Amino acid sequence: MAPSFNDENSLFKFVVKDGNGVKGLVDSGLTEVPGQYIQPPIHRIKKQNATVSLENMTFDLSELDGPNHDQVVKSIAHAAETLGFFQVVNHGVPIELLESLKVSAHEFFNQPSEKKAVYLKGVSPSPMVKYGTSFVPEKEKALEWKDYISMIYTNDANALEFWPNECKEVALEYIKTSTEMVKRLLHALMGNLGIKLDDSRLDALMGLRMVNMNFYPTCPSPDLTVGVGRHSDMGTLTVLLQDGIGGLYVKKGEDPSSGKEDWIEIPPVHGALVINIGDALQIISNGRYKSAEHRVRTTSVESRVSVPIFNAPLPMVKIGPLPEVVARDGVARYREVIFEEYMNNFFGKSHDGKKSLDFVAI
Ligand SMILES: O=C(O)CCC(=O)C(=O)O
Repeated sequence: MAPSFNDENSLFKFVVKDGNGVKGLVDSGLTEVPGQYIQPPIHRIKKQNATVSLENMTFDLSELDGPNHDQVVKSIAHAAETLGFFQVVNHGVPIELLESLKVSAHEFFNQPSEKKAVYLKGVSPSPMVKYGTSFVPEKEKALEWKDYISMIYTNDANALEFWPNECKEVALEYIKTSTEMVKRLLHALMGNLGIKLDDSRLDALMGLRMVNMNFYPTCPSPDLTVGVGRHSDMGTLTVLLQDGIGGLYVKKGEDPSSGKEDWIEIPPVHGALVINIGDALQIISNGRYKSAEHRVRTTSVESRVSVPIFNAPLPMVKIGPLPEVVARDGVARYREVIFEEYMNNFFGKSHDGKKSLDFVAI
């Protein structure tokens, strides 16, 4: 029997407060999208018929070790300066692990709600683990059609003690096996700006690592809803595993006179990882690298999962445009900020494109 909610508050309580999530809503037999999930027309995502090929945006990282090193670095930098998105293969994360991550994500979300609700904010055994739905439900005009579990990495022992059994081992292995790749990409990107990264600078760029598992249940009306609304990520580099369903869109540009936006879908490529530039890298590079505005369409076919790792500066680190880059540009485009303040601002508001950067723009 489809659930009936007498008012907005009872749906909010069921989905958000009691931890049933969108998954609980769908499992209870819902056939129509509740009003709280209907997006204003401007935020709805039209399905594109032909996927723009990102072939020239997929890089083989094993080539960083060979004669094409400089060319690959140039191509990666170009992608970071333009779309802010690219894909990588031969990245060092085992393909079997990528498969296990997707299976574990389904395993976690397919549990009864009460098993997941133990990780809700306020009751979770650790502040480093949080299960939730949408982005900031209390602040959003329309909710996002997504549930998630978020795990901040501090050390292996904490991860194994507090992260959910269904996914802790694979999530930890994912963090560990992707770290070297993230370092290499940061070395490449910063080297391209003429900056050599020592360990302390590297720590400033990726001292905080958080792995999320996102679950997008099937939706009766993908044309009316969003899985994730338009946003950029707060950190330096995001590593994202998506499954084969598709629906991840990145903004390519906008016609300044008509305001018409151009979005392209990032096609799922088996074995590849998606990389995108986050706000912190845009700030540090003084705007040279562009954080990518992206969003996710819902699906009516099958539940979709994705598994991002957000690499970011440690909260107490002060970030700002690097002096070498400012000296070259002759102007600083962002003010310095303690990264924790940036995060608090980012997580205190609903997704709204790249407006998060306004917090530090000069
Ligand atoms: O699910 C995806 O493909 C992207 C997820 C995302 O943008 C996010 O978690 O911030």
